[in-house]
Amino acid sequence: SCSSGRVLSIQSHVVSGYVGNKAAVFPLQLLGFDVDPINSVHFSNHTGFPNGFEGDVLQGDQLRAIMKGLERNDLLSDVEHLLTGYIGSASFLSAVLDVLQILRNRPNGKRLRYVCDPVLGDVGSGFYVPQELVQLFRDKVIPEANVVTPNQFEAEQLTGMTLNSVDDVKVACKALHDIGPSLVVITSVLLKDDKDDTISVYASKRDEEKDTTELWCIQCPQLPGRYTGTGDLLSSLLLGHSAIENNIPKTLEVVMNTMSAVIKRTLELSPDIPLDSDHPRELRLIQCKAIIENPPIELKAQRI
Ligand code: PLP
Ligand code: PXL
Repeated sequence: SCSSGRVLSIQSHVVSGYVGNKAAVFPLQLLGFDVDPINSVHFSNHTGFPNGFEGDVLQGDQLRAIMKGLERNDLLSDVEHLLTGYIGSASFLSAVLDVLQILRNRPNGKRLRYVCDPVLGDVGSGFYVPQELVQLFRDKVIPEANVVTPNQFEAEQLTGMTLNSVDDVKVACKALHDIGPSLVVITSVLLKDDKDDTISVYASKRDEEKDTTELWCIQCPQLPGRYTGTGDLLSSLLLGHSAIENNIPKTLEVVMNTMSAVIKRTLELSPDIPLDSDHPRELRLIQCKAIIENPPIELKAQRI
């Protein structure tokens, strides 16, 4: 399919491996998007390695300087999408708010679609950013977003709720819509009564004009092993596919079937890492080029 519009993607860069922009840029390019990556960090590898990592963190003022250069040379006029992921500090998140303001204040700036992955932490590990980011995301950043992609932990932190049932998911989606975004996708949900070999992803779309909301769910078999970059891949695919076609169940299906097939292929291609290793597998994105371009549709979304 032919999509258009440039994506400004503010995420991590790692020299080795596939998280942040390394997980987001290639898939978006395969889907037909021009991508302008801003690297919020420049690290040797992701932060989960047993021997640590080396590299630099971009400061808020350096992000503002990059934007100044882009503005001065009129390089922002065809940016139609903003994608943000892991942001490690309140000061950098404040600079991202300045980026948003610059993009929104352009002549066609109201049309910008902002896909915000509000990275805070995970159910297993708790917070991996300073806790003060919760308030900043809730009060300043998410109100500006068109699409938000929290995982279960992040949805719970942002709404102050615990998600135990599908009704709780509905209430949380409503609370997140009320903050701003018309599309809310809660990734990797495991509710009390769910089978623990399945993760669910929920997509809730609010139509402001008709004052209606539709909620869809897709259930994905939980594959063995641990992976990094999955959240970053998911938000990039969601940005791409939701821009290509305005159809929630189809978007959810194509995104989650891509995720599932990429993880399956990654597992097949790295058989020597023990399944119970703490050390997560890097997604084999390059080897998954054909999957990303044409994913097999096996998992189906259901309306709830
Ligand atoms: N399986 C599928 C189909 C997924 O989409 C994901 C993550 O999005 C995973 C497994 C990985 O789950 P986790 O983030 O719990 O490692
Ligand atoms: O996938 C999230 C992520 C982003 N950026 C950096 C990371 C990770 C996960 O480990 O280390 C630098």
